[in-house]
Amino acid sequence: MTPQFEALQTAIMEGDLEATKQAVQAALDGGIAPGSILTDGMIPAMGEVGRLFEEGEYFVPEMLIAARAMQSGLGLLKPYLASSDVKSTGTVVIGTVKGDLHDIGKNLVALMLEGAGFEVKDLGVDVAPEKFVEAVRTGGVDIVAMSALLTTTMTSMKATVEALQQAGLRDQVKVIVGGAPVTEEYARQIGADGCAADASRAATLAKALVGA
Ligand code: B1M
Repeated sequence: MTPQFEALQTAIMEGDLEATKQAVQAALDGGIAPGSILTDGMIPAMGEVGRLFEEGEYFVPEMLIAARAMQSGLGLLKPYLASSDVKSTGTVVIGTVKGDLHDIGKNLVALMLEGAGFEVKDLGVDVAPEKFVEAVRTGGVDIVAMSALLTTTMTSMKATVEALQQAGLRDQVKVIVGGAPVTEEYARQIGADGCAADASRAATLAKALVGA
């Protein structure tokens, strides 16, 4: 754990919303770059939560309250991370796939895409393939972005690509995928156009795919 961010990481791991916001504010006031607060302070805290869950020390409620604290801190950081003058890079429909409720990574990707000038339509979590298809059918969508955190739900990415194909819409959009269990190889296997390891790379990939 980075000593500089100890208070922030403890606050997130304990699920303390107020302490999380205070620690984020203190870091901003101290002149620490928002990107570093996120990458070096907040994301490792969630990694620790995952480790404690695996070791049987944390259970689902602890993961949930830690996630809420993380989201509250992200709320404070959002204006700094999304600030960009570039507009109209394209339109992205994003969602966490069917059966999956993890949304912190997906929200970060949405934030970075907005920062890169994309209009983002966020379908939320537990998004079925038909919902993605419906969103693309409404028109004007350049990219479908899917997030999955569970090995059991990433298969829904394949189902979504197939549903887009069956609806005759696959050629109209680029498909990007990501999330902890998702690999480049898996992305290739399911016929996605790309895969990114983190939110910032997802924005870079999206820009490249629309030629921005
Ligand atoms: Co869950 N959970 N969880 N969980 N959870 C994990 C993912 C897990 C790895 C924990 C563990 O065992 N170590 C494990 C999955 C194991 C597996 O499948 N391999 C797990 C499990 C098992 C479960 C349940 C099944 C537990 C249970 O009920 N027994 C259950 C499933 C519920 C469901 O979804 N149906 C469950 C539930 C939950 C909560 C609801 C309690 C909560 C989520 C709350 C929320 O999101 N609002 C939760 C949490 C918090 C976690 C951990 C601890 C943290 C996830 C997180 O937010 N990370 C997680 C352990 C871990 O990740 N180490 C864990 C921070 C976030 C910034 O990272 O989401 O990876 P991440 O996003 C990254 C990249 O992946 C990437 O960019 C982001 C960084 O910039 N990225 C993309 C993400 N999407 C992208 C899309 C892109 C590109 C990049 O392009 C489109």
